[in-house]
Amino acid sequence: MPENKMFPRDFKWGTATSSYQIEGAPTAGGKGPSVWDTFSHIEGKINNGDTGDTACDHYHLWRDDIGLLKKLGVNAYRFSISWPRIFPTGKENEPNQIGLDFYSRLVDTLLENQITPFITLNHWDIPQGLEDIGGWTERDIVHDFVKYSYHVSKHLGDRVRNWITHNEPWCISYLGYIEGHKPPGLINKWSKSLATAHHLLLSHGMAIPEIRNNSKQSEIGITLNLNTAIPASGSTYDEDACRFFDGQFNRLYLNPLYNNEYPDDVFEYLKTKSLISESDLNFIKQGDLNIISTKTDFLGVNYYSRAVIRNEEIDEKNNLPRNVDMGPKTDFGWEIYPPGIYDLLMRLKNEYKVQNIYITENGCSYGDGPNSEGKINDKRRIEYYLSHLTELKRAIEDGAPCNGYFAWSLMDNFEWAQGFSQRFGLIWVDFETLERIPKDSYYWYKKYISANGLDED
Ligand code: GCO
Repeated sequence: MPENKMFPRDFKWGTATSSYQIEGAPTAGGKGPSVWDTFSHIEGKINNGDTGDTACDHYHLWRDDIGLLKKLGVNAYRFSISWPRIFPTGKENEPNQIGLDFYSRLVDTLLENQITPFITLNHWDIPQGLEDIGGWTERDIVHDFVKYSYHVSKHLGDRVRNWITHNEPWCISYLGYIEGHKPPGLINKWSKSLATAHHLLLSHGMAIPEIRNNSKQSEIGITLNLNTAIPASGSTYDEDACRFFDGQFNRLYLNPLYNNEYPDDVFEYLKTKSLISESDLNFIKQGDLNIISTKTDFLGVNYYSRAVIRNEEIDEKNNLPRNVDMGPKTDFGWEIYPPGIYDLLMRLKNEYKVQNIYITENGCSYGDGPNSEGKINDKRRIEYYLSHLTELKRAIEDGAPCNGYFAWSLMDNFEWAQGFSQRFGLIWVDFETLERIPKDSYYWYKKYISANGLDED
């Protein structure tokens, strides 16, 4: 078998999920409310009034789900821990043993099945008790996160070797404080948004030594959602807008983590637009950047699509016409652009010298459901995965240091503000009966990973 047509030996093949999206059982075992429990119950926030109260009921059906992972043949599984299962309000001194035990059983059963657990500590569902006192906008939360990381890694660190501190800080900071689609649902609060990003990054850096101490020989990283951005036309308006987009989306996180600096042009742009003042940046204290840029063992990358940026400040008629050919879209309306994963990985390698990358999420939403024979023919999902994996393979051949890939997602789940209307799973979930039915893409992925990505032709 030609070696170069496969993925590297020891490549991690997995799927990913997150606690609020699949677990349900919001009060079981002494769990406190998370910001998502609160937000999803506010009228008008979630499509169709859906909530994660039951979701996939993974809290009770987790053994079946591990069985499905086993049958799929993955050697890794990325899941997140619900912080308020461990610290119901965030402020307790001691962790909730019942919460720790739940994840401990999950970890043991994964390991019995030769599946390596990748744990995300914060996939957004922080204790509401912490949100009530300012959440990520307040520096105090950094210590709460470090305490939480300490206890989880102390309890699971003898068996878990792969740790992700945060998932997609941009979503928390931007969607929570600028667009308002995610908790706490605020709009255009730039100084809070930046403080949130900073405290997330700072807590990441501060948690690293705690986790490392509790979990010897572990790999610790952070997951960012990144993409390649291009201007919709060659107009200077679109080019400037694209530079700002790349700044606030990609560089605001990559530069402090890898270059020990914030991208000044992002702050300057916001000042010029009077969206922040100099004193709004006082949350950055001396020494913080050194902590944020603490060396990590890997970068987790979530890639879904590219961004084609059109300036919104001038009228369409005064701008140059768009000159980018757009690809087809998924049912979510996201453009399918497989070369973006290649471009992104090459940028991370060349510009940021990242040495170890896991694709911690990649996938697509399509609504295909069971046909009259109960089979789910989700051909478009298979095409999406194959085209992205082919580009990923090309990036690896060109030297991108990628060592694993996690399909988003194992099963259909609560897709945040979209509720259950967007289905990303390899497995269909009937949200009435909770029945799980593997889709055609599940069987395709199983075959693909068992051949370690060997091309069929
Ligand atoms: C995110 C999260 C996932 C999503 C997925 C599809 O990127 O928003 O990490 O929880 O469900 O990305 O939107």
